[in-house]
Amino acid sequence: MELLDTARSLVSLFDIPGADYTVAPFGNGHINDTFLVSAPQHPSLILQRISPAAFHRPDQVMENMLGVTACLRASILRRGGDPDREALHVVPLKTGESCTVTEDGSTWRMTYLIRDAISYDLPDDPAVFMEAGRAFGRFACDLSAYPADTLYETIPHFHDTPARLAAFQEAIEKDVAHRCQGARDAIDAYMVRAGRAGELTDQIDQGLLPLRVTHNDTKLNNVLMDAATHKALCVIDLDTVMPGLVAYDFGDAIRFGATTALEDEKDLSKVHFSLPMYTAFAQGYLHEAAPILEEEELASLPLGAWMITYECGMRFLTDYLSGDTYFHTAYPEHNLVRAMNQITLLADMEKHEEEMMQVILDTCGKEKS
Ligand code: ADP
Ligand code: GN1
Ligand code: MG
Repeated sequence: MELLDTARSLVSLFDIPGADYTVAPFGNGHINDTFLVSAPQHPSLILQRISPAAFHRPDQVMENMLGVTACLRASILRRGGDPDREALHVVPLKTGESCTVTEDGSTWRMTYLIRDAISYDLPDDPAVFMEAGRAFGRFACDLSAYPADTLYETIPHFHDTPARLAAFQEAIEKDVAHRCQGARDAIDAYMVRAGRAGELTDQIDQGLLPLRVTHNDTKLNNVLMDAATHKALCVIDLDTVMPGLVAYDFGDAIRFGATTALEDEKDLSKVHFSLPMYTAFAQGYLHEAAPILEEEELASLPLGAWMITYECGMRFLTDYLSGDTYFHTAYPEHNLVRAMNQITLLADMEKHEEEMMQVILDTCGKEKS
């Protein structure tokens, strides 16, 4: 059965009023299959198939999500916010369960649609990106008391860059899709930087950087903004909330938003690191999160941007060499284009490493004074 037909057949299992819902593909995430479920007079909903390629224990994804959303709702209420607009809310099945498993073994869940909200694939204004920074900074604070060791690792070694490098090297050796030859330049550009892959994980091993509850997938389109005010509303896509480094969350947001082009722009002459966007995000993030962060964590933020750009580009290239089994793609070279785009961004970022650190120091100085 087509995924859309499966989605339609599942709606009546959930504990929602009314009938006659229409179901349509929605959003542009790379991982889950997402559908908008709507009917006149009723709140709209989001129905998702949790990606079986990415998440091998969707039951654990749901358990994390229920714990984390409950904590977020409580924190939002405490600071006088509206938890129905500012946090995801899982809709249970009529049986009371949080998700349903279909015959083919895939897991589906429903959340309420966050109404009157928009998301961006590229910030068109530093103010928008500063808002995203505030949202992820608040997210870190809202979950700062959540016990990280009670969370399941939904994707083991998700931001373990040396492990990602090992997977990349294995994909090159196996060359299952016979694509290595055509991707030689990209492979070389990633391999030449392999010596830096352990710079963050080494600091974890030495006890220099603490593991916190982090989001781990802080793309700009995983923050919804209020359509009227353009203020950040809700952090979504909680599947990878796990113990991690704040450098990962800061870094992934920078990778995706502090650039002059989309992640899959083919014309590499358009791809540049944007220091103004970086500064805007850093200011928003630190305005919220600086009070809870240690000196070493603050100093690790620019390296986080380098590391996650390197790692994500390498993951795209690994998927390309493996025959595109993980990320959604729209055409055969899509993952290679993304990998070339990310290494171009990284090379430009490398020219700005000192300025990136200075922005953190200047912003922290202002936050503390
Ligand atoms: P993926 O892992 O595939 O990125 P997401 O959970 O981020 O999956 O969902 C994909 C897209 O669907 C999001 O980028 C967002 O546009 C939209 N979306 C998901 N959940 C909601 C929600 N509850 N309300 C509004 N939009 C949502
Ligand atoms: C995926 O799920 P989505 O589309 O928000 C991926 C991220 C990558 C990103 C690259 C679970 O994010 O790690 O950085 O694509 N999520 C997962 O665009 O692998
Ligand atoms: Mg997403």
